[in-house]
Amino acid sequence: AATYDIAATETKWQQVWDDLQPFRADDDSPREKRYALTMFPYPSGDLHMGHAEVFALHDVVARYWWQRGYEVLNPMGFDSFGLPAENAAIRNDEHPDTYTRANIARSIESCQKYAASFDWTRTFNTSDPEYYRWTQWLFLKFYERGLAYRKNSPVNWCPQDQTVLANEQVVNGFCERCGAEVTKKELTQWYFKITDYAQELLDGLDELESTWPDRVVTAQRNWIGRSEGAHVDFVVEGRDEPITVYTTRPDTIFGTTFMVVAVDSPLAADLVSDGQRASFEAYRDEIRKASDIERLATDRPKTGVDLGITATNPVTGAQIPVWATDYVLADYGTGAVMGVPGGDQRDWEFATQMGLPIVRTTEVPADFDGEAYSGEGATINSPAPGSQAPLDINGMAVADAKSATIEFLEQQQTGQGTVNFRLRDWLLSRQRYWGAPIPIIHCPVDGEVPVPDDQLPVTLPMLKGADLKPKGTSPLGGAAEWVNVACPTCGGPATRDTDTMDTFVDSSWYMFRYCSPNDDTQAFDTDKVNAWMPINLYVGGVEHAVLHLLYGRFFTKVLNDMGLVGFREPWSAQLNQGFVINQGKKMSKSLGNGVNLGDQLGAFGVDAVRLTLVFAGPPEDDIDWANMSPDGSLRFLQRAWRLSGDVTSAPEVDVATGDVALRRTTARTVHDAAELVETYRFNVLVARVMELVNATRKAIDSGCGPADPAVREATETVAILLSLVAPYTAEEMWERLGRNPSRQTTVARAGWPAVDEALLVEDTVTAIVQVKGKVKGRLEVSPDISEADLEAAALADEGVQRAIDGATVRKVIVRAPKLVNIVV
Ligand code: ANZ
Repeated sequence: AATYDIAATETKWQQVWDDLQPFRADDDSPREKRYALTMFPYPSGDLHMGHAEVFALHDVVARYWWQRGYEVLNPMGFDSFGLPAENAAIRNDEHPDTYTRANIARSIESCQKYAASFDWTRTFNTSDPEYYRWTQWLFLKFYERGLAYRKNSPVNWCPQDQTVLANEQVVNGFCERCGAEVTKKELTQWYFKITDYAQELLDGLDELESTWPDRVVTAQRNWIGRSEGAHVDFVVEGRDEPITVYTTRPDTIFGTTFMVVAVDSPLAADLVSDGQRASFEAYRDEIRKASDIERLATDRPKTGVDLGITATNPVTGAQIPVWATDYVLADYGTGAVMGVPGGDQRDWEFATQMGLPIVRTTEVPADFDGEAYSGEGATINSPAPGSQAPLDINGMAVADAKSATIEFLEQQQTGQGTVNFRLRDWLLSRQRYWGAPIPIIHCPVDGEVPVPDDQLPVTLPMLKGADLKPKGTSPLGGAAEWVNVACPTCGGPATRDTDTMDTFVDSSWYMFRYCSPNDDTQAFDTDKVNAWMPINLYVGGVEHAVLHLLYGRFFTKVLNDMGLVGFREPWSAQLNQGFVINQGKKMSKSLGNGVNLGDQLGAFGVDAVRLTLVFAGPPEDDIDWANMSPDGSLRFLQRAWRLSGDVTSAPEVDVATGDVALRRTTARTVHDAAELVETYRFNVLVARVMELVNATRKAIDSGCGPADPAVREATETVAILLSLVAPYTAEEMWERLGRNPSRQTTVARAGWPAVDEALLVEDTVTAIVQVKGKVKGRLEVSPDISEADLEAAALADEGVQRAIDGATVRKVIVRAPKLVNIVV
């Protein structure tokens, strides 16, 4: 059988596309706009199977929108600052830019060969000074608004990468990037005040819930971590300031039998009595040696030291002991907790360990056999039977008891209802070289001075190889000429800030830059951004569920407040692809199960690899390459291609005169294809195209024959639908069908096939209605009519009614869609 030459075909069409530039987005187009974005890659090598997958999936939608007549913006760039380039530069004694540019050049070439429909006229790298100039400008805008600030506090420190990490970059106590165990260090660092937007970042998720993957929405909700509760003041005799605790369960106040304060908080050191100071300090020194991971381990025995003081319960007036412990965190809530062993398991363990009393305040269900109980139930012991208290919440359900307690505390002025968030400000400074320098100058006279706009960008000084070795302080500190500058305000000697920005700052605004990528007068053109955005679909990995996607949302809200963008959410819809794995496992060097993309493309061609990835299953599922058959994909593509050689009618033929059965199949396929793309069921789309190919083959070989206009219509439809998945094969078919004789056009812009609605009307079947065993009626009904509908239709039929003639219907036997038997 005839086959086509993959390599020659790929070269041929790449040339045509280069000339035609069919995917260039025109800002001024009168068509409705669509913006399809896939997360830009980090240029750490050439493209791999993971990129191949996400680009293939993403391209289905981008190419579909073009076919539907939209003007589509589908750009691609590179997230090119960051540690891998810097580490490679240290290894090879070169400048990080050299490594970065070489990888970017290879990746672009691969993307083009892969026929990803990106608009390359809009590409940029975040490490280009033309880009990071605006990253710095945005930093200064945030600074002006009080949203970027410096503070001294204990921060996450990666001893391997020798730099600080944002909370979001610490995964279960380990560095997200290199896997080293993270430690704490006291440092002065730059932060973005993302906490100002905590409530709004949460509220925005309500609107995204229907178009974003559930797990991303949930991950963001949990990360923001809103809880409702109260601040409650416990007075300590002889001390002006009360100890304020944060609690989500003010209703349990009658069960508060002790207080616990974070051992490493200044409050603990301040509270401790003279008599207990020595044991407190010994305990604190011991705890400081433990890592956060050890401290938070749930199976860790509870430890603590009695601070030798008591505090007054504001509701009962009872004096309760105050302890220091490591299970209370210094930087959450107020760093102090009211200990309620009956309601909180950590407190239960602590009380048991230290011999402190336990009082339940919620009735436990009869079948409960745990220790602390935090569920629903009637309030008890509040106050305890026989005792007096100015508040009585006994019998109330948890929610009512909470509000009653808060109301009481507020009246007494010993507490206040409050909302608390887990979200912390975003630590953005890094002690590494390969990032955007923070555009601040430190002057002994004027303090922090922003670099004036006309002096941006603050470009990185030329450092390479050994100069970049991590030392725990920023390598930029070693570039004396660069560091020492005149203060922009007073002209006196001053120094530049030597930290660089987290690469997540670069990627928090890149989606705006694509709308006017070459503008050297502003970060982005507001009108263009508002014309293209919000982004209609964002495709990328679920590993970004919190970090990148939360930061980008935060930036958008701030930019909206600044009047620079006209919306508050940047990504209207989102799709997360699964991973490409091999033999059931993640591909890795140590397992030796890596699959090289270049080898696969060489063996099967671009189209077969793309088709395999799209056909593998729902986009969200992992793809085990070991179970895939790119060979089978290739055979299918050749079957489709062969159809285009068999069609004997001319392009001008009147399809309306074609074979109706095949035309119906074609119409139904096109109709369903649209819905399948819009609901991301790309694998089903491929299956439907396969069915259409089979139906067409049958029509040619044993049906209406190759000259029938319906065969041409079906084959052209196959070519257009395949253009979403297998661009090269689709072009070849289109050319062979006589649609593109001088290659002046492309099937990718042929337009979505028109569907004759009449062909979509379902076929009907004839249902027979019997009365007393005799045929009394025939009904034309839909083949998938329900039994109830068929029964109703039969009983409503005039002839049937006449046959029944007023007799009582004893039984109706329905065999949809063909038979109804009425027994009277
Ligand atoms: C009394 C109580 C009784 C509590 C009870 C819980 C159950 P979320 O929901 O995460 O905000 N807590 C407060 N600050 C803390 C800190 N710095 N370190 C450790 N634990 C702290 O958790 C709030 C609850 O966690 C608070 O409510 C407090 O314990 C504890 F039956 O107060 B609760």
